[in-house]
Amino acid sequence: MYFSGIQPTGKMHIGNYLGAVRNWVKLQQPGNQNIYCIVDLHALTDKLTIDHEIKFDQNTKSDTLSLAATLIASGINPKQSVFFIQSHVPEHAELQWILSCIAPKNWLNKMTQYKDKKKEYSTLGLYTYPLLMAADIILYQAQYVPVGLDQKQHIELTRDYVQRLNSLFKLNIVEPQYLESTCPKIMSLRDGNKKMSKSDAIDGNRINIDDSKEEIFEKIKRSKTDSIPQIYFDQDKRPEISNLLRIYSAFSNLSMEQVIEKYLTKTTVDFKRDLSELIANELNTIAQKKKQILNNQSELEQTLKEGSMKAREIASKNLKLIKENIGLLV
Ligand code: AQP
Repeated sequence: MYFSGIQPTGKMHIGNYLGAVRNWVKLQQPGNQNIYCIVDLHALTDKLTIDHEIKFDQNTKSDTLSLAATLIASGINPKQSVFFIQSHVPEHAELQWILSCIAPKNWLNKMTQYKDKKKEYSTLGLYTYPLLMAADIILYQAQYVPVGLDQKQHIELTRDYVQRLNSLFKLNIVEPQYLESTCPKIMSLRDGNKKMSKSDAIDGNRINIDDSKEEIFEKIKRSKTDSIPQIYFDQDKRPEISNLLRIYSAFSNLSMEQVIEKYLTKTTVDFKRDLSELIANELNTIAQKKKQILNNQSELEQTLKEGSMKAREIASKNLKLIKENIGLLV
């Protein structure tokens, strides 16, 4: 069983697409059970801002619908996969509470994502985020979790929780494994050592799934490269061009060797133009489909409701088993 999720926080970018979503689509094969979730409760962790005044961004509903349409347009098939919204299945938050009571607080202190994201006034939700993610996975007894490299540590923590549940309560919950895509870490367009990221304040550092053809050409044109005229892959010495080559390889479905051979005698300008064209073509197809899906919002909402019902059936059964085993009256 494959489980994964994505947050409806602002703009989905090609890092999310190549690192996770395209892999989810590939995994939709006969014989596989796939459960994909828009993790809107996770998205609440960074909605609060405390500056001169206290504010809470209330855009989650529209971001959720937009992301749901993007995912379906990208190839997530709600008839083949269980596709739903996290907050529609209250068992996620319930299991999170149980997990918070079976392990010491300091398990969360080593989480690098929290260390990177915490601000002066971070919420408790940001700190306990990995617990909710562990609950998401354990609730479906997922065997494989296809996510980007930045989430690997959270899967390892989830395994710790599973081991604790199994040893304390004689349960037999599956230990989930991190499943890497061919692009586990797409880097920023202007810094090959920094992850492409939604929270990056500079929009030019990433390509958003909703970017227009013009924006894509402009961003790739301005992306950082070096003064070496030849195009070849060298992660250590040439992280930026290597990142672009990786993106090219993913969008063209050519191997890295094939891409390098194709551009060995071409200029960076040619390469960037072709890369822009490739990305723009694929994203344009998604944009057209997305538009159609959003034209019928009630159908989309109905699809999500049906997905949540299917998810809840599995989640409630697994949660009941855990509740019984830890000694609650069910
Ligand atoms: N740069 C990336 N390369 C490959 N995979 C990536 N993912 C995220 N960034 C990259 C993977 O995308 C999936 C969904 O991620 P998420 O919902 O956790 O997204 P997020 O945290 O809102 O997005 P970002 O860009 O990662 O935001 P920041 O950096 O601001 O927190 C996950 O499988 C993730 O690994």
